[in-house]
Amino acid sequence: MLPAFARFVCLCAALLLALTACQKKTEPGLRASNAHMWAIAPGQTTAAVYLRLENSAARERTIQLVSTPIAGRAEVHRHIHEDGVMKMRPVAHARVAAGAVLAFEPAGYHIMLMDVADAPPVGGSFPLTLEFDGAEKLVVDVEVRSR
Ligand SMILES: [Cu+2]
Repeated sequence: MLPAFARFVCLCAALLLALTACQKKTEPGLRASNAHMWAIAPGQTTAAVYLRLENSAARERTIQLVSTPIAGRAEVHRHIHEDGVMKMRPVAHARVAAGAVLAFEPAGYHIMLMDVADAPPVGGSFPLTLEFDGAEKLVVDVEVRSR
């Protein structure tokens, strides 16, 4: 028979293991897929990136910053209809609800690249970094596609 103290230590270790196992299951999961940009014409300095962002975590996540080495500036934009006209507006903190998908697609959200220089040719790709609340970063490989 183990002394009471040793039993207590064992119990704590078992609890800790169980907690760790639980945490692994609900680990914040952010995943991007189908990230792409349409090839731009020579001299064109703006482009839109589309992708599917999946949040399998149990809490809402917000995008704080977007950056890529091929553009001077990157912002989350959203298309809106205003007075019968399609306009786009920057979205400071795009939210992805817990267990939800945020689709960046034409006529909805997109990631706007400005001051684009040295965009890779069709078939090439470039990294895009999404920075979330809590400073967590997700680096997405964006494929350049022909229209
Ligand atoms: Cu835009």
